[in-house]
Amino acid sequence: MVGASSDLLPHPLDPLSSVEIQSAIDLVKKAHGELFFNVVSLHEPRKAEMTKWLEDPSAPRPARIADVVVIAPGGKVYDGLVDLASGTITKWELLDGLQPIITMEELVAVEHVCRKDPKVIEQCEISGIAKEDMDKVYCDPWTIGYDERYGNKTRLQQALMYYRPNVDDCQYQYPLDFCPIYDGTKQEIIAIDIPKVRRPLSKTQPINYHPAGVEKAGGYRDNLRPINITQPDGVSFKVTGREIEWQNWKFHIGFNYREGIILNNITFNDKGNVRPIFYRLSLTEMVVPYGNPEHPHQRKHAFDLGEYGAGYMTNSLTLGCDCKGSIHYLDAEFPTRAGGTRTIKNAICIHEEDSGILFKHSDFRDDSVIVTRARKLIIQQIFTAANYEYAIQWIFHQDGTIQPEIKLTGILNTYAMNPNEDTHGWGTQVYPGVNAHNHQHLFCLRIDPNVDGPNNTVFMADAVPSDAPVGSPENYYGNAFSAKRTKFSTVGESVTDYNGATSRTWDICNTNKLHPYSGKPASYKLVSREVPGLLPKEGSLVWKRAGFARHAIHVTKYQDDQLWPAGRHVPQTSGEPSLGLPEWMGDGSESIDNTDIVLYHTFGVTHIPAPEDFPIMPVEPITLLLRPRNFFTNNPVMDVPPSFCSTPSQVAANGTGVTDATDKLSKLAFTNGNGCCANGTNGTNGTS
Ligand code: ABN
Ligand code: CU
Repeated sequence: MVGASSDLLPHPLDPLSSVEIQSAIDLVKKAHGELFFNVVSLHEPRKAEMTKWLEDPSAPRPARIADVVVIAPGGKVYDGLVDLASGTITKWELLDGLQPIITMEELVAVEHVCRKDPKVIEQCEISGIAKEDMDKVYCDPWTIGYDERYGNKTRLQQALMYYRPNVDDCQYQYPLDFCPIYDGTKQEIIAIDIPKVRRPLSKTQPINYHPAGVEKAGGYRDNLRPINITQPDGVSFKVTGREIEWQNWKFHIGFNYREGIILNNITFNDKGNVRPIFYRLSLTEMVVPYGNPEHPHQRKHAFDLGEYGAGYMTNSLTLGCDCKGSIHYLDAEFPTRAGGTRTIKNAICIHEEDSGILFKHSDFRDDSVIVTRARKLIIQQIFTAANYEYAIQWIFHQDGTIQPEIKLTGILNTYAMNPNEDTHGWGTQVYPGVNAHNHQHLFCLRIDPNVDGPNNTVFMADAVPSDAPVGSPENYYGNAFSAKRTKFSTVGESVTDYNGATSRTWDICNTNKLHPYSGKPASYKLVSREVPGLLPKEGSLVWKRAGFARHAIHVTKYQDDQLWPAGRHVPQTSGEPSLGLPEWMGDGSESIDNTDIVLYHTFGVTHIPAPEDFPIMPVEPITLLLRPRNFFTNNPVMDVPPSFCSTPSQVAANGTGVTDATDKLSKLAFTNGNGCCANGTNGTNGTS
């Protein structure tokens, strides 16, 4: 049961409104004076309290608490909690050697300082840029990651430098070879990393993806006719506050500065029985390690969520291009560094799409047929992590499947190269003078399951041939194979990797609930097939900092506040000790059998760049599935009306009584059937 959502009060999992953010800021300012506000975000209700309220709306409503991180003048960092109802600061803690997330405002500041810094100007001149042209010098100001020369007491950024001769040119075509280091507290450049081999500014012709560049290169193709999505009777989902209902699904859509979209209390109405499936789903961390070992590129491994925030970097989406059709948007609200608030309009888009065929069968004996079409519900955000774009889609299907999908696009991170320079295989020359280093995009999905209740168990499933040899009585013909299930009883046992050879999947089960037919536990199966191992070696900086990326699966026992597997504050962690997941796993002996658990899944791609990725990358999708198995009694979508159905008896009766709900907008592509119209055009006006 989902708790009552009052019109006046926010749902306990709703993100803080701008009014709530401002009131937390005002309380903190009153108590502690002028500060830089780094985070003011919902401190999520304790699960036990939240569950009680969800089960019984007359139970105490979880309090609205703001999680606050500030930086005091001089660079001291404080973690705080503010109880919004009572207006009290319930926690205020000085942190030592921890740097909180880098905000957009901190990012933007670095470029201005670089342009004025005499040491940077000198390096630009060495690269071949006149000092009058410093307004054409740009930087992507990454957090420094970790650099043993500086540690983590000072807040540092590394400026990846570029030259852009014309404001409309591609930002990443003219990389510069040196890397200034910026001290955020002093707001100055404290050092510059200069490579032994210098790489002067490349003089190649600009290549650009903007209209002027495309026109210059021959212009746009003119053979595309419009494709429009129409929903003449409106959408089939209902939104109340931030709770959505669609095709038996019901869930709450949250959003924070860091993970972006968070889905909570996901239930499925199974013929009147509202069954819980997941308590919380989110993309919770990612790391993008780069593979060039030459100093200082070892520092290039971005934790885009923990260091910059998928929420803070999220795009304001545009109707008709980021999302097509009938769209419902949700905004996002954040603090500003100075203690105000800002709104990102249309941060989340929600819409339905046709999803091809849901099921079909035709009988070869008699031409009877049933075809039922599927649709899907998409909850989407897109964030820009400097050069890259990540479109995060949470796709819900009618058959109980949830499909997280990430679309990678944007621009490669690039570095300067000399003509005929050997890349040593660590990168690819994607355009003359442009070296795009090898890298991985490793995402961590946090799954807090609730499959028919909070007590769940994870099994690994491998399809394996029988051990019995050919000719043996058990496997005389040698064809026997089955699914081998390995139960994870302890945290240590759960640490596993992908195996494509055995079609490995992981089942999140409720072992207390066996299926009446199969005798197997009700479960949700994680099907994920793009699961590269972490390529930086054991003991490397990335390996130490990104404990979650060492293996595909880690399962822990649930604990409040264990949300972010590379640690709560990620910039400048040394990895000694490894924060987050490795700490939570302890010695691995904790039981995860039939209890409240959380599964962390790391998946992604290894990207060896190619010229086709430049100057802007066509989308590369990565997808995975959470599928009901032994969960429903049988196919749960047989009640979706078919588009067309003729049974054998209807065929025999010359088609009387067939169901024909085919849409009357679909039509033949070509009037004369041969791919070309009488008038030589491609038949868009033809009717059948
Ligand atoms: N991809 C690293 C990054 C993200 C945002 C801003 C700067 C750098
Ligand atoms: Cu990539």
